Amino acid sequence: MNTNFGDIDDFSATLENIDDLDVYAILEKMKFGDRVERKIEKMNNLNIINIGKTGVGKSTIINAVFCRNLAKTGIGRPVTQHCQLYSIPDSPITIYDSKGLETGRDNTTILEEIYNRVKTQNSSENINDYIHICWYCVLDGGNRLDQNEVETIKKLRQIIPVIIVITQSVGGHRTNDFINEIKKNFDANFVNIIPIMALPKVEESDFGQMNIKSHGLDKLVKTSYELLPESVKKTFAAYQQSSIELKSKHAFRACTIYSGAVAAAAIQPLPIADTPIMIGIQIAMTVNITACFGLKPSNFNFKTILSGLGGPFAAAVVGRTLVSLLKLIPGIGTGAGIAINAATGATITFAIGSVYTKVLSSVVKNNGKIDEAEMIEALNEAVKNVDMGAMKKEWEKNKNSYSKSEAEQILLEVKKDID
Ligand SMILES: Nc1nc2c(ncn2[C@@H]2O[C@H](COP(=O)(O)OP(=O)(O)OP(=O)(O)O)[C@@H](O)[C@H]2O)c(=O)[nH]1
Ligand SMILES: [Mg+2]
Repeated sequence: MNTNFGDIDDFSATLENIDDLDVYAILEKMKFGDRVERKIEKMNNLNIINIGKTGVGKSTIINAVFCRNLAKTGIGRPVTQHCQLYSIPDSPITIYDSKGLETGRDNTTILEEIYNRVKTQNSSENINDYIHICWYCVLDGGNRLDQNEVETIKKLRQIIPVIIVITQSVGGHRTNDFINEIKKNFDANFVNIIPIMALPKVEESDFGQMNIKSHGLDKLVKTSYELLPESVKKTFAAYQQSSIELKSKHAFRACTIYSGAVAAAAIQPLPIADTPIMIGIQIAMTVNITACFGLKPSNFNFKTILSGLGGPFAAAVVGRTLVSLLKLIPGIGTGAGIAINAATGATITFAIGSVYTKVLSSVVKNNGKIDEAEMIEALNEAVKNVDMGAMKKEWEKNKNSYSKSEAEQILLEVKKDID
């Protein structure tokens, strides 16, 4: 397959026929909501094990990272006597939560049981059993890490990445001393010790109250992301709620690859008109971006997105949105004879993806809730500030950063879907 992106005017659509294009058949064939659902279902499962003594703040951390209130509501299912399991609702994430580790007791048997659980699951043939990372929670200023905990962490590290999370951390020299004390148990390379305060806290002292802001969650999330295997990074980015940047990173990758698929479509001698394929790819792209944000919208679809991008009348003639975006690309000229070549098609697609990503970034800041009218308004606002010249440059800069075979795979799938 020829993957040289030239400036060949191979797209058969012109401004005239794109305007009249009946994209409803494509919208019908590629149902946005169902697709998002399927995309989410296909995301790789991620399993996290959260170990720590009773009351240190394990559940509070999970709730803060995923912005849910699940661990306290008692929906955990026992896996073994000392390990229970929670699912993050509407996501492929499962939390294994330790149970029964107590201060001042000999926890050796329980720790052994938990370690064996990880070992067994990680040698299972079923990839869904695999536990990807351990957050080992220790209360700041509480008791030191017991020797059997140190041994457990050392053994776990042979199998999975481990982060020692210092919970309810007040910071300052006391925390630093505590961390240094813990570090002595490990080799110098072990730096994954992260102090956090998952929720703000008021501490009473003899001299009055001390307000401690929440902190450290972002570092926990970013470090975990770095340590997780490639296969589950996207899942983690989509459902954690501390770093919008991580979600956008995956969404941006989708913008680039799907725009690449449009460019690939434009250089192939296709028996059918290419513009429906471009729109099909754009639908698939927005589906993918939605999944990157862990959103499952029930109240808007691709038509909403195009309406938002093209103004209030775009829903009636969807092609008009593409035309209005097209006209903004410098050097494209005006008039009815303009054909969409590889670079132009990719630029429009890239712009649609980028604007949508930007809007979803603010949606997740607002609890992930948005209705159709608000979505249209947000896109309308975002598209006003789009510099298509800059988009073109950005696409040009990134077009070699993805694998060509991935773009071609997308193209093939979309062709199959709309045929
Ligand atoms: N303000 C504040 N309170 C916290 C924090 N972490 C834990 N707590 C409080 O400490 C108590 C215990 O927290 P949990 O998260 O339930 O602890 P856990 O480790 O899950 O406890 P078990 O499930 O019983 O083993 C609760 O009252 C929490 O509100 C925090 O970061 N900030
Ligand atoms: Mg708990």
